[in-house]
Amino acid sequence: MNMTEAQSYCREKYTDLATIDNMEDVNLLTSMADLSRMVYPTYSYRAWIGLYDDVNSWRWSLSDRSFYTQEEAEFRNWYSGEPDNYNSREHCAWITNDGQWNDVFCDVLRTAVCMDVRGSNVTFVFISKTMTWTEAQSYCRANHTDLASVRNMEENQKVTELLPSGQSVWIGLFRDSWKWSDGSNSSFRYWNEVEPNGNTENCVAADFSGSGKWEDWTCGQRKAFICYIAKKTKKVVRVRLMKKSSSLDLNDPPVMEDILRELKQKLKDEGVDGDVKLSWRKQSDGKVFHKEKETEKKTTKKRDEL
Ligand SMILES: [Ca+2]
Ligand SMILES: [Ca+2]
Repeated sequence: MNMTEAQSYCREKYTDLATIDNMEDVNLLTSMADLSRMVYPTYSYRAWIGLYDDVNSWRWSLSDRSFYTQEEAEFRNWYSGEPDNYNSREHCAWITNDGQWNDVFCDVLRTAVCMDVRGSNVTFVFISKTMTWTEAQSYCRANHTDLASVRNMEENQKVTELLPSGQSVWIGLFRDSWKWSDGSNSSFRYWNEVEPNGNTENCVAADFSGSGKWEDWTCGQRKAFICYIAKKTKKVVRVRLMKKSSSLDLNDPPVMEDILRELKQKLKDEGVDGDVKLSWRKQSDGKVFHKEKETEKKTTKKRDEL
């Protein structure tokens, strides 16, 4: 199956695509691998694991949702052909003085644009010190509100006017990189030589022709795959949210991720430790959240009281 199909299959029949935590897991899988069932027209003996590059997770350093309308949070002014995730390692964005954006390697040293937010008043400030994106973020948070969020063409113009000619300058846009399908935060990596290396190779397969080392591949390729079954306790909890802002779409993936992050923090604050993984359960219509009808509300209330 391709990676998305494999992921759905594993989630339906088992727990998820496999997360590989350590060399013990690698060795176990290598010993289990049946090469005769992994023969493809090209590049045989590879099987999908749960690691993938989350290329759609672009968001602003200033995460306060009330600062953006839906449209503003998604405003982008990429150069054509960008973001291209060159060499599979571009997770931060800069703006050039022609006003266009590029995704780039976060550890290069560049100047930055911070912003001061006072109520609805936003002032952009050019910082001539060169820093990595993360350093620039810390700098802006310490001395201003945050790295610059650019919410529309007008703000893009304001930022551009501050830039010395020919300079590429950090803005607050960044994304996550490799993630496990099951939400695990395992940092174990077992890349094959020169991997990961593909601009559009966002999914990961283990290569069992060798020692089970990993390679990034385009997600649409059909390969064998590895699922796992969690032997941990699993709880399904129904979450009811009172919608504060009418512009907030609860089924918007970044919104759902924000809520999960907050819930996880809350659990931590309340002393729940260990490896807690939270994920949303989709209903049969593919949506997570549903508007409650008045009658449902009453029933839920009654049940809560009971
Ligand atoms: Ca790029
Ligand atoms: Ca590759």
